[in-house]
Amino acid sequence: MKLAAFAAASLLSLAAAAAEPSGSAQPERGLAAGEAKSKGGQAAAAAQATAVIPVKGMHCGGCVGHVTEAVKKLEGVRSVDTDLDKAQATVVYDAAKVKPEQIVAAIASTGYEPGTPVLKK
Ligand SMILES: [Cu+2]
Repeated sequence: MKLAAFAAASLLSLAAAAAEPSGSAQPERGLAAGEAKSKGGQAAAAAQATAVIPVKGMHCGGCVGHVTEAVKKLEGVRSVDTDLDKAQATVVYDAAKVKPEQIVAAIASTGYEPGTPVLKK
């Protein structure tokens, strides 16, 4: 009984540590990221980038859906906001996993016309 409770408590604290990798429970991991970025704990966010890509040829919600789905399939893409009125797709992605050129290619593969990506900071 006591052992089981102890094991459960250990699992809980392990889960808590895993949920917060930037926390003090994992100083070794936080250190490397902190050295690289000089503001520790944001290693995951460090590679995040946003690109706004003009898309010509969309004329309805179906078009928006095609573009959005094609971009979402790419590994490393975190979110896609395709705007019909502005004729552009705003893509948040992991720059370590996917390049803007690949996003452009995915849009082109749907039959619409992607323009030059504008990177946001
Ligand atoms: Cu359409």
